[in-house]
Amino acid sequence: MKRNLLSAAFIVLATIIFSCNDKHITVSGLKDAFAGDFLIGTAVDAPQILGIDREAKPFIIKHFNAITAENAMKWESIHPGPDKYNFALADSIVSFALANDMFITGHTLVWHSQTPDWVFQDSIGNPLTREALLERMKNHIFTVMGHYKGKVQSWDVVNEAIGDDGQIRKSKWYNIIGDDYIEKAFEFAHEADPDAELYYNDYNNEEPLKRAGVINIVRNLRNKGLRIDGVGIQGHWHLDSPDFKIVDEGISEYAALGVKVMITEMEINVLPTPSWLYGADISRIAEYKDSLNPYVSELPDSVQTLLTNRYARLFGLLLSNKDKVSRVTFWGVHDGYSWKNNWPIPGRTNYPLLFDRNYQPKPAYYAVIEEALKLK
Ligand code: 9MR
Repeated sequence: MKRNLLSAAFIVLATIIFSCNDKHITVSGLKDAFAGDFLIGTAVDAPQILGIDREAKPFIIKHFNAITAENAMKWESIHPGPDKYNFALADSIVSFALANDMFITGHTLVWHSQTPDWVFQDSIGNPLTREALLERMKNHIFTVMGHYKGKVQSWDVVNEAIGDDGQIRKSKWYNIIGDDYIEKAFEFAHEADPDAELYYNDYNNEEPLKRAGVINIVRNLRNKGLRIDGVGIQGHWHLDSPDFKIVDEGISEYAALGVKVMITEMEINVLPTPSWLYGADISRIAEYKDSLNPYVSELPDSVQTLLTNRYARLFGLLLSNKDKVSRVTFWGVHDGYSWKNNWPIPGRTNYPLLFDRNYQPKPAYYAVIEEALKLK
């Protein structure tokens, strides 16, 4: 199909008209281009939601119809002390999303990371017993999900429980409770809000070994009659990895289990990064070197082109799986907000998203929209 970009003035708030043979399609934002395919989401945090960045809200409303709190619903943020819950920022995110008709995913209930040490200890610092930790997990899930019942439609119930070797991660949850901790988390979550969709979320879980571990989790939950609605593939990806054939296989294998598949935290890193730091194991970091931060003032055209082509291919693949993929969420609103500026090497200038630091769409933005419109 021949496509011509009719609009020349691509300012971000403008409506863009694409011409596809005899059809003229008006696209005022990302979410429009993918309407009928899958939801398009973003992660948000305080700067966007508390109005510190005044451009953020209208921009998010224009481009996204799904939202995830980047940090505000993690245990350490929302439940910082045994009797202390802090819902303020998460409440603001949920109100904003509801007012603008966005699909909300609560992120995340049970994770080994960003969970304070006290969660696993009694009042004098001794490790909790299995029963006491289950009780604490249940209270947390009931309190947080209860607070958002009828508002937050879906939850990442368990995050990152499988290692790259496909084996269950030996986290404090696992060590204290045992290997049924995942079942318990899903059981409590379903009791807390029977209407909420419940997901398992991980990184690198498109890769065959890890994928096998996640498939075991889904099968086991299903065998035990427990609810699980979806698997999130986080999608912390790179210019040279993963091979999209693997992503394609992963999507198909998860979908064959009868669950929704979502890309939940997507970005494409463009900076030189040792491959042992691929993924999202935030306990690993490397030291800053100028040679690892080569594009401080701008992204060279050659790398911009690589990014554009990779995004186009990726969205081509996701669109070919649109019967299986229910949502694609970017991990950040624009390049300036991406966690990839500070991980795995702090203080770099990265360009992993579709919008630049001034909210301007990058060539990759037009490329993914064109992929969507090819099929319209
Ligand atoms: O993007 C998040 C960053 O701001 C936080 O510092 C970090 C630690 O909580 O978590 C980042 O988000 C992670 C997500 O919650 C789970 N998957 C990996 C993401 C990147 O680390």
